[in-house]
Amino acid sequence: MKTQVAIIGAGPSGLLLGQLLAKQGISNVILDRVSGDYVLGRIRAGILEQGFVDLVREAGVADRMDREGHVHEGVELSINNERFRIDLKELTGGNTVVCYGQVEITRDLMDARQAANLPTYYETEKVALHDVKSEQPYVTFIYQGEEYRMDCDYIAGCDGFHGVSRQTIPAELRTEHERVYPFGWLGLMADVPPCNHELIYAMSDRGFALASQRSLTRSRYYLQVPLTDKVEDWSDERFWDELKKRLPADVAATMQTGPSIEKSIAPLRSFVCEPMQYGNLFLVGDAAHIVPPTGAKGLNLAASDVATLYKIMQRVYKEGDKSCIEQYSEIALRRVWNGERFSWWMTNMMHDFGNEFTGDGMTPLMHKRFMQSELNYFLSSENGRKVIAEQYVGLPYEDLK
Ligand code: RFL
Ligand code: PHB
Repeated sequence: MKTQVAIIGAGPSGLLLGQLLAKQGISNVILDRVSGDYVLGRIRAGILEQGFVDLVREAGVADRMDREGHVHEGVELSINNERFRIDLKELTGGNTVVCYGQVEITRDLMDARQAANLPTYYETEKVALHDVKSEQPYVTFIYQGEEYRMDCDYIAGCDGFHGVSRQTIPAELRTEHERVYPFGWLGLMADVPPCNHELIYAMSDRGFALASQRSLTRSRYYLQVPLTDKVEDWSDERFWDELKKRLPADVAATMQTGPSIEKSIAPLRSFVCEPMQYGNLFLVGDAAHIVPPTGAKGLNLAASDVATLYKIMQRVYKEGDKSCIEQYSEIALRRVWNGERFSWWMTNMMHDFGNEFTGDGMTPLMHKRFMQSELNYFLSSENGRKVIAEQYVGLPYEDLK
């Protein structure tokens, strides 16, 4: 088989890129190693930046998001019981974020792809990338017991952190930067109304908590937990008890609880692979970078990679200009590093690092005091809140040269 762009991975990056390319008449085939249902079972992000929303509209898949997504004009951060509202709209001159689940976006993109009859192969095995430095790269894989070869012009590696695409770049040509945090996030989904109309990122002496939501009737909450904890250690009752102790008291007092419909623990990591490109292979989204979820940046950084690659592909196929492909890694990485820095900073300020040695000679308690002081300063000053607001809504996408 033959296509112009082979896309590895049917997560949000791969599906969004595929939809945008197809709209421009650029052929693409998507491969994933798991089933569509499995992809939809992974509950992840909930906050979309304006850039992401615009891209979904451009892909023609925004109807349900525009109907059911909730625009959030602000976000709250709390230190123990003290609440600080960051007015995103006012502080950024009109920018907001949209609360709409990653699962829903993925479902909308999958449905649109199916309706347009665009080729997607789920449950493939042994996906391998070949000759990516040459003008004739190709991908081999096994589907329903048969071996296939797919010839293409370009390969988009949208296959997440554990995918094969990144490993295709020779180890001596890539630099991987990584920080694994000494705690995870335990997430719980429940069909109860959210405790607040906006998200609350809460720092407390007992550790971090996040009150998020999916709709007016579905809440998503997270607790910082030790990496050694297992989901089985956390009954629903224990989760709600602990959450109430970490959220501001007035919120906890009126919060509705109920049985969980999902509970899972995610490790926290900062990770960047440089470069994000090798010949005609481009890494997109989690395949190239991971952020801790504290800044809500993971999916949004994936979207800005997609936007950059989409512009490049349009120029290649519409204007016949192949030289622009060299710009991909540089443009994508500039925005990635910014999102990484913001996510790392938010994580540092809002979590309890316990007795972890900070590596620069200070005691853990001194580190904690610095972080508390930093958070206090940023939240108490309008300029500080402005800095957080500007980053939270997301920086503008960069154009090609
Ligand atoms: P994905 O979603 O991991 O999809 C990659 C796909 O590639 C497939 N694959 C392969 N296919 C073929 N061959 C192989 N060898 C393959 N190996 C893997 C996989 O099966 C999969 O289907 O990456 P993508 O598309 O780049 O999307 C990235 C986002 O999923 C991720 O950045 C966000 O979920 C991160 N994230 C958040 N991002 C935000 O912007 N805002 C948020 O509020 C937010 N909250 C979160 C999050 C991530 C979380 N977890 C669990 C990591 C909250 C959590 C708890
Ligand atoms: C979520 O709703 O899952 C969510 C929201 C904001 C974050 C992380 C996760 O920063």
